[in-house]
Amino acid sequence: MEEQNMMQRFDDYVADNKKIEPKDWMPDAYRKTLIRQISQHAHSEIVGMLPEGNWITRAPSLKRKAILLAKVQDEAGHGLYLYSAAETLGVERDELLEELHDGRAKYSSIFNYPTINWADIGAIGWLVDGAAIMNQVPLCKCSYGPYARAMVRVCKEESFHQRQGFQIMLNMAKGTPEQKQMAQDALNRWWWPSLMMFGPTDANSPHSAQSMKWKIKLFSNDELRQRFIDMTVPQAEVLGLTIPDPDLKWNEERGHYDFGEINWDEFYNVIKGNGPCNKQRIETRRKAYDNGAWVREAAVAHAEKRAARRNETAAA
Ligand code: FAQ
Repeated sequence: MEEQNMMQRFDDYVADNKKIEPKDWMPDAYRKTLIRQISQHAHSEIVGMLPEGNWITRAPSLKRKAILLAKVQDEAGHGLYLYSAAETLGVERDELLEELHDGRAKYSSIFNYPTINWADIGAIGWLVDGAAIMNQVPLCKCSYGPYARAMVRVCKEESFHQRQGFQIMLNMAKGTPEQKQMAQDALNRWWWPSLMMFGPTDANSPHSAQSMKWKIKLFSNDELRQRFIDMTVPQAEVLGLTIPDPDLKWNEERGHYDFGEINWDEFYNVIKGNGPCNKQRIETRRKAYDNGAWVREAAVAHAEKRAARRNETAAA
């Protein structure tokens, strides 16, 4: 009975658009869903550094190198806020990383595709950060306080990322015919995987109904995907590039673009670990974690030394 009352009060609280904070009572399943989503999100940010990191040493100018370096650092920062938000729910960052490294945890499907030329960096900023913003702006109003607050700064930074990506695409699309062709080729390769970022169709999304009830998700996967398409098509027109979907067409009656069938076999194959770069991404992450062990050990030793010194001073 007591549990039922707590549950009812929790549901009313969420329905009232109030924020749940770490020390508040929450249903176990709410906590678990948040840990799952926030940690997958954190993993996506740090794995997402890898495809772009590939181009830091090969950026076409010093200015572009500095911008890309700053962007990739921002993604690391997003990972840190998100791991911290997950830790407020009673998990340890090390546990979460272990799950990532041994393949138990998911991260966004999009980061399992290769970045084979500079235009891919433009396409990632324009499309991938564009999709990330579409999905994450509503999260600034989600029901869990630490997650919602972390999203505010993340979204501001993502919007800078999106603009720098669009700028790269614009420069290339207005450049030589070869550069325009590179931009078109990048759009051809990143378009469909970007649509997959929003997750399975609503009918095939096992978590959506409950997450929407709890206001962890405020819009459904299909709603956000449609908004992204509606926003991006006019941008492609400005670039003078063609979206690789022969079924893409404005539907006056719906007030939205109709679009072609997404290859869901490809999506499920990628999230099962069989995308073009899954193995390489995890291997690189594991290596980075192992190589960073001495930094973590040194930080702990330093903290212990400072604490001991503080205790000595307090005792004197
Ligand atoms: N990839 O029932 P649903 C970024 C999984 S950050 C992989 O619909 P849910 C920044 C899902 O986890 C990008 N797995 O699940 C950046 C679940 O698996 P599970 C990441 C996916 O959670 C830019 C199963 O399928 N953003 O890009 C994907 O209600 C540039 C069933 O799906 C976030 O994480 C996918 N695309 O909705 C960084 C935002 N989609 O756990 C660097 C927060 C679904 O049962 C460079 N997350 N799955 O084994 C969300 O909004 C949600 O978690 C969704 C999925 C919408 C991603």
